[in-house]
Amino acid sequence: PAGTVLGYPRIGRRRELKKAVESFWAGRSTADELDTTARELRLATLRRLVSLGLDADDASVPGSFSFYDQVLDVATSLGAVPSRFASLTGADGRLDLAGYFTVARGAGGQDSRAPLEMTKWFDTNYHYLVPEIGPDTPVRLVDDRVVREFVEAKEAGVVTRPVVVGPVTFLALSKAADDAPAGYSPLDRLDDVVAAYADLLRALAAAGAPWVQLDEPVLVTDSVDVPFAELAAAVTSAYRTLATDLSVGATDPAAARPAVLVAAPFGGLQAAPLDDGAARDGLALLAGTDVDAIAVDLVKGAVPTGSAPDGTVPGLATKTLVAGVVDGHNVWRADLVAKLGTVETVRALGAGALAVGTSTSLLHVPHDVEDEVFGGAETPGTVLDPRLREWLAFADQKVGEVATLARALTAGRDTVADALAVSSAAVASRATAAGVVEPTVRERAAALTDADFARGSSAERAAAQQARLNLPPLPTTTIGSFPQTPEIRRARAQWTRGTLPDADYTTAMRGEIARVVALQEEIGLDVLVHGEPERNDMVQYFAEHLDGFAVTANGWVQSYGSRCVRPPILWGDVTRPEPMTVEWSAYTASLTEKPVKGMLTGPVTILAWSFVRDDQPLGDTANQVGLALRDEIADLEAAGIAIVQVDEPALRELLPLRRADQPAYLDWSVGSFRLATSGVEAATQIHTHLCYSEFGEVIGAIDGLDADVTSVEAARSRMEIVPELADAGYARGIGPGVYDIHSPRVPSTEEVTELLELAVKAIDPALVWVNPDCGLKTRGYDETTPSLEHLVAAARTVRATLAS
Ligand code: THG
Ligand code: ZN
Repeated sequence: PAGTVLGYPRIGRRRELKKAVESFWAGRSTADELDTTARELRLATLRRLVSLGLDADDASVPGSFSFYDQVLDVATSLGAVPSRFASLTGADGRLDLAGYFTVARGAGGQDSRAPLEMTKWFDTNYHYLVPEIGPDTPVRLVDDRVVREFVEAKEAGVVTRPVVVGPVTFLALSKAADDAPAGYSPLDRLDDVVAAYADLLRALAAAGAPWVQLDEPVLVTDSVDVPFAELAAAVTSAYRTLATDLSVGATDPAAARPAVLVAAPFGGLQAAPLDDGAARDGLALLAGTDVDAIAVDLVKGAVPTGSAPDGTVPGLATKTLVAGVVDGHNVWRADLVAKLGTVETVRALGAGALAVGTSTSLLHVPHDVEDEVFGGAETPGTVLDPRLREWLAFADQKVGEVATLARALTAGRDTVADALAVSSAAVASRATAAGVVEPTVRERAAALTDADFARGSSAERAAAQQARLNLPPLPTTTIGSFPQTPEIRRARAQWTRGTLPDADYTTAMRGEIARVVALQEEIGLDVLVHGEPERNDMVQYFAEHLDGFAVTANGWVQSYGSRCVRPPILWGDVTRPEPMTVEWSAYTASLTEKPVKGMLTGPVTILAWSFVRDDQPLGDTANQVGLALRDEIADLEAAGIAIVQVDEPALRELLPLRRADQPAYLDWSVGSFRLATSGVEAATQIHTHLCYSEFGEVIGAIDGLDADVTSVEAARSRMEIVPELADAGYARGIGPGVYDIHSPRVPSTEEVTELLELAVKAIDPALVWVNPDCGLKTRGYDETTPSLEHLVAAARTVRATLAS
């Protein structure tokens, strides 16, 4: 194929899959009904991709459907699920749909089973399920879903290219099963896994599949536990079996396979010295195998260099190189002329054939810019500025871009002259449009000095804050959000739609705040919050209140399973037209004598969960958001708010995949947080909250943030982070989460007491705060109220032991 995309969103233009899956979970529909909806969605996607310009008969169209997650799909297709799910599988080792979802989500009640753990997929906001692999985990091809979907498409007239996570990435991202011996690595099962993939490839060949795509993004990162030399050995071994030993179109059907495309999205292929001492990079490594095509990411990764004296890559002459020039991970319309230039540079590598592709799967962008026009909007009134729409390309527009570039490549630039001209005009319009550069913002940023990023000594601050707040030892608080009741959701939705007047909306929200304040006082918490009833997604909320951001009506992107987010689009210089949270916080403070925490989201998280402009360094954009937040914090302080929390749950998420790039990232990310928070008096207490993190990697950064108090997720790891912080000399406030809010279970007072005792043993008790792991917005009051009562009781118990 001359043009292809590495994958396409599967949640549906109107989140049809989400709705169908959730209805199945709720028992409102059957597995057959869910299957039917999924099949209709898949067929609609095929028709769409062909109508957008991908070839119907040469495997240009990816087959990238999943009911929940592509890593889970490999695990369940191989029957490689932990033994706690064994009783759910049939005699053939296969899981039915209900069983598949149980592995993903766990089961409660009597039949309680913990789900697979979930973690971030490379540097995206998508989360995959982490397979657990041990010496005894079954590994055998038990489910031919991929083959069935290929046949389904073929019968509908489209020859697809099935997309599967590759064997090396699958194992490198797996964790060792709990009962595996010490030092065990899931990669020890490579031969078994590859044998199962070989069975899959044979089955695909038998069904007539000309191509298969195996995704090996692990080859672009050096931040996984497996060193590159080991990954390289695994790649060589796996693709010797899958490409060399099986061969394309072999006369012996048992040895036949589809052509293999290996894709390496999310960055440049890494390079490292191998055992033989030769410095070899991932591209040379793949070129040295018998795979048929390699897809490289030329958006995040630089154009590779060839190692042969003539600048070519040895081995590449017999392969197709898919130049991933169209950004699959951001929403800006491509500069097609520039992209053609990049494709031309890649010619020098000496590939046998060149094709054009996206840098990553399109899973990470919304479906269609055309859904953001009046009439297409689910929420009338939220219509994207037509000027902005011109600058954007969501998944469908990107497919069009790929088709245009492919045509330029095969039929000549002249044949697409109009499309190239339109692209150049859009790029030019964006570069000079009002709002993209705001001189006042630039001047303010240029005038910043080191003093704007620093507060006074933390010990002096702690004394001033204690004098003002007069808190007991082990102060109790929550992370910020309280359960979102159906009534609040309804009021917010009606107000957004314009059917609830402003005054009634304010009354409803104030009523909810008053209720939450009364509840917190009754429970006996020391530092109160307003509960955030006015916010849906926190990043969306701030984007709606800042200039330089746009929000979408239908721009949903899958975050995990059936859960989606609508990332805002940060397109221009950021300013704050008016205070965003002050009225809610001031109202809350008026209701109570206890200190009230103002609640904000930090610059790094706002960037991480938005689509950000690509025309300036991220650090510059982060500082603009930091300045807007600095002004908000100043207004909160002026309104008498003594504590302000600035959450950075995504600090770890944007950490670059290459270690060499990490210090520079930590520098600007920490800097933007300090810029936001350093304008306050010593007596104003700054809190932050981090979650979804492997904190070990950012421990230095936690201290660098210079927040007075940091709350972190800690219950599931039994406070592991606290001794680590103590060892690192950490001497600020720390609120290790004492119960896991991701589970509906109510922790007992004894359990919470035990965790709290672990914490006060590991670090100076004067530093310890008591709070849940995370916000409570996804929980109900029947769980939240008793859990918080137990939290307060535990804090009182441990306070008493400290006093004696
Ligand atoms: N906001 C954003 N990104 C995130 C999170 C967030 N990424 C990491 C983590 N939190 C992902 N977790 C979730 C949890 C719940 C939902 C989405 C991501 C969720 N979404 C609603 C749904 O799919 O039904 C829609 C929410 C809405 O109306 O906006 O429940 O907190 N940006
Ligand atoms: Zn959290």
